[in-house]
Amino acid sequence: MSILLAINGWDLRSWQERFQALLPDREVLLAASEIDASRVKYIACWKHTPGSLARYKDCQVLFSLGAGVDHLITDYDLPDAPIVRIVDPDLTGRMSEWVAWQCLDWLRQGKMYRQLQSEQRWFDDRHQPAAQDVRVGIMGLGELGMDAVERLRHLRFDVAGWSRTPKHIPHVRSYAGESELSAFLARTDILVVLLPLTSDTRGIINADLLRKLARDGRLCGPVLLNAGRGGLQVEIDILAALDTGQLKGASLDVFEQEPLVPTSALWTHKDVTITPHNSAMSHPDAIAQSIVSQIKDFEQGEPLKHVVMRDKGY
Ligand code: NDP
Ligand code: OXD
Repeated sequence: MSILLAINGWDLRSWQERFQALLPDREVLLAASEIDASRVKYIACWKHTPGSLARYKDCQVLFSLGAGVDHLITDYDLPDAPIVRIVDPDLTGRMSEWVAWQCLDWLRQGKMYRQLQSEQRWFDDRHQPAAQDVRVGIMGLGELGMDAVERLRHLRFDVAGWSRTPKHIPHVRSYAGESELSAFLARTDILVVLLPLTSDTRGIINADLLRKLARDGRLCGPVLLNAGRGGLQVEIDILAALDTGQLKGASLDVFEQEPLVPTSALWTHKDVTITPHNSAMSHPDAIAQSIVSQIKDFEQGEPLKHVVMRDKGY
């Protein structure tokens, strides 16, 4: 029984080596037309070519090599197998580092001080708000959002969250669903987006939502952080909100089109921080290990963990 790697855009060899080291008695195959499809029992995917997996009809589990599954779920020609996504402390920890880094950078005016240093200017600003005076709102209280809540609470930020279903988190106000979105936004100075891309969430970060963010916060204007997916955001609306001062700044790790097109005004906007979709990269050592332990448990008759709800899209 073989495992097939269907990966685009990442270094295939390091994944193959890692899986092979962990599964020395199995074939670790790379997607190619000459493979005998009946040998493939598991497929591990990242941005595979849509339609290319349909022929693996005996596949028993489709593994996403990332936490997000929009790259898989939008392919309507998949083998009829459960989709399992990555939930792993290495990936989660990396995302929380990015969120904490960006929240602290906006709190402590990192952009302004880097600029002042480049001009060799000493500006002793005595109006620094403390973390506890800044309201962070996390959209998406799943594996990543919950860990970010905890990390930001340790840093003493005033944290709330929004999700599809209500949550009970000590000392953290939880808002849920469409009906509570406006109230959540109205108390948010730093909006952290950790949502999956689904038919319900596509384009959710738009002019209407940005307009509802708090205007009375200690940062003198709301800040947007998106590390969820580029399809969640309407970039033209973000740029307009930055230019009118409706948004004070944005840190974006994901984009409508990736790599971000050279002509995008986001690249050079003074109030935008860009990272290249690597806020929480899937490291082959951690992720291959996580998938291989699931395979071993599955073959011992254990139920699969982190199975995607296909009807919900995440
Ligand atoms: P989870 O599935 O664990 O959590 C998703 C959260 O989003 C849940 O709280 C869910 O609500 C909420 N949600 C989903 N749909 C809606 C909706 N329509 N309205 C309100 N809330 C909604 O995912 P993870 O936390 O593991 O990952 C989140 C996303 O982060 C991934 O899907 C991926 O796109 C992105 N990601 C980005 C990375 C990067 O490097 N930039 C790396 C890893 C992930 P509920 O709890 O009620 O179900
Ligand atoms: C993921 C990602 O979904 O890296 O894990 O984007």
